[in-house]
Amino acid sequence: MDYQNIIVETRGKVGLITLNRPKALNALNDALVDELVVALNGFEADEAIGCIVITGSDKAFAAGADIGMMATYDYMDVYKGDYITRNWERVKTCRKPVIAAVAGFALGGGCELAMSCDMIYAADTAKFGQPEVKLGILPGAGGTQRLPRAVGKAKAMDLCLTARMMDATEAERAGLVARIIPAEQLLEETLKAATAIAGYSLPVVMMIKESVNRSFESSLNEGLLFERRVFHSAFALEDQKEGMAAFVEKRKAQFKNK
Ligand code: CO8
Repeated sequence: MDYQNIIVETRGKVGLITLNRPKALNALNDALVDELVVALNGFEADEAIGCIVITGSDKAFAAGADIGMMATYDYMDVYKGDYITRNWERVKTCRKPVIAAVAGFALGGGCELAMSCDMIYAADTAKFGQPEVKLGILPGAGGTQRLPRAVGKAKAMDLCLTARMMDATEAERAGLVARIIPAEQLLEETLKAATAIAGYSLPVVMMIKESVNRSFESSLNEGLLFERRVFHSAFALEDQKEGMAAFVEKRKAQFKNK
């Protein structure tokens, strides 16, 4: 596909998607999200890819949904056409791990996109916020749902109601961000982690992702049962034999993804 709004590359076993609308601070429009879905579909289907990274520019991961675009919409456009949010859950449904590498602004839909990923690595320059209230709307792609699950009700209410931004340190302390990395090393360090993940057994990595995500959708007992079943199923993998044999033989495991 000829991408207009994102750059799609591979770095070894990692699929790298760079949001690329620099003049609008990577504001998200339907065309960009559609391209993101095509890229994710491609990486998910590609057996050589074990992990995906979504990133933006030094100044902005994404400054939200495209306000110029939304300004032209009325209720019937967004409801009937399912504009802006169509396909939005594709990041979540991707079965391979997706890491958001965030530098600069991650606001509104940008923060929501980052939160849809499996984890966020933040540059020390990152700023997160849900400023939709200033525009006469509310977060519409998970801001009122994923943010409280990540940072708790108090901080989520504060961010959504006041529109203030949260810096990387606060976001890491609050549990939104997995790691803070100096801005100039953000991509390199994120790719290093993604490469390590892609070097493990892909079915096991997928099982881990599925199990952790399950914890947000179920009671503890249901979640533990799900984990136990998946854990048992890992013993059917050749990679389980290889991983344990490699440990015993004091060598590096060579996983075959089966
Ligand atoms: N949409 C469109 N254009 C934008 C956006 C945006 N969200 N953000 C920035 N831009 C454009 C500016 O208009 C400007 O363009 P131009 O140079 O042509 O005037 C350019 O990017 C640079 O921006 P600024 O000059 O404003 O840069 P500053 O460094 O002064 O400020 C800010 C940076 C603070 C990020 C500021 O641009 C800003 O406040 N942006 C808007 C942030 C915002 O309100 N985001 C929430 C949008 S609503 C939303 O996301 C709803 C999500 C619903 C579902 C999403 C599914 C995809």
